[in-house]
Amino acid sequence: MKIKDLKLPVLKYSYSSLTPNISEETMVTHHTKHHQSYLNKLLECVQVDLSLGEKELEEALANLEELSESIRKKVQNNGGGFYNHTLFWQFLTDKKISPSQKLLEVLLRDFGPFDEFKQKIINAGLSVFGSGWIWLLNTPQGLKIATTQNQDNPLMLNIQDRGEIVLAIDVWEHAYYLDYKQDRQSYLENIFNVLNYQKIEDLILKK
Ligand code: MN3
Repeated sequence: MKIKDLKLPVLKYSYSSLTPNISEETMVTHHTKHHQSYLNKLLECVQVDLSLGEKELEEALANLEELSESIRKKVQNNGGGFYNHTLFWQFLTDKKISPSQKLLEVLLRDFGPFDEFKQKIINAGLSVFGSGWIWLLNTPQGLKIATTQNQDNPLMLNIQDRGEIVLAIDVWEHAYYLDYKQDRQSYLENIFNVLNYQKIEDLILKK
């Protein structure tokens, strides 16, 4: 979809359905305020550079250096913000899905037993100084955990860890502060209760 036509995505679950892991208040604010704001600011950039509006968002994020300097940082932050949150919502679910045997086997291959995978994701999240994201990437060498700062993501050229995104977890304080205050670790432990393991598996196994 062209950037000029982007809309705030509709969630497949209700704002209250991820409680107690993520509260309704957090979900409402995160989706209708933060995510909307990234979109609004990205569309402001289209007003400055109409050709940006004709591009796909993935294309723009992968080629930030092609944009004029006056909007480049704003597209990086807000285009990244819009893109990353659109992914993030898809990796959450209220359906209480457990990882399948197939997914567990792939995780075992690359990270060890599920608890070790979980701990590695949590450690990655705790290692992000300030705001950022945790990524699980499918690379030719297997699955890899990566982190980025701010709204950067693996599409961007300045990110070393390239690969297909098969999980995205927001570690900005706005994702957990209302529910967990500064306790990022508890947020990350609990988010495993509402991850959409089916979606992760489908992406890894390219279903
Ligand atoms: Mn966020």
